[in-house]
Amino acid sequence: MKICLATNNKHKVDEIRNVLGKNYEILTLKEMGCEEELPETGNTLEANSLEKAQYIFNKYRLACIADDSGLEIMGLGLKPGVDSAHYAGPQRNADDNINLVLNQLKGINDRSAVFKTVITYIDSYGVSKQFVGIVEGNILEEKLGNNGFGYDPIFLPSGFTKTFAEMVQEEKNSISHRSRALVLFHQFLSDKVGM
Ligand code: ITT
Repeated sequence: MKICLATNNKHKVDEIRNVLGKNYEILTLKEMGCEEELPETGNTLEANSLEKAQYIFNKYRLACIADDSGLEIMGLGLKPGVDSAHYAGPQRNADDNINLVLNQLKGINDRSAVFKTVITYIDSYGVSKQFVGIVEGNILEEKLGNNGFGYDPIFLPSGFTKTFAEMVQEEKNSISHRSRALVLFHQFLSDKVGM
């Protein structure tokens, strides 16, 4: 099945391709010649995920999925959440975002957090559906590892001794928020069209 990925984040593209595998012919926005920033005007991951998927579906009329994700830290009142990409400012820099989080967590005992992904699927048969994946963990006091992206170096998933950034992609994908949402999405399509 041919499906368009409504994201400009190449790390997401890699992870999503790796999880969905050969069941899907994945088209990236770059491959489709779409260079635009996607609109994200909502206050929730659900709203932004839907907005990105609708925007690309309306433009190309191809089945598509969008991913909106964020890190929710309990001791920071669930921040950065929907603001994860630009938490420290419009430069959208991962190191700046991590440093801000680590500074804000100084003196706070509860460092528990969840990564959450909302995948929205839209197709030309009128289907519009969302799939949510969550992984629990804790925020470390310093960065560990060089793999992955975003907040991966400070996120230690519960029950593991390595951060997401110390894991190879297959390990991260076996437990991540994104892969959990994608498994639900794949299951839905399998039940629906027998993929
Ligand atoms: P698109 O909107 O084009 O998909 P984006 O990077 O702006 O790309 P989001 O709006 O969903 O994506 O922002 C999510 C941010 O949350 C992302 O930039 C990272 O900082 C963080 N994030 C999301 N998933 C993550 C993951 O698996 N590991 C580490 N950080 C992640």
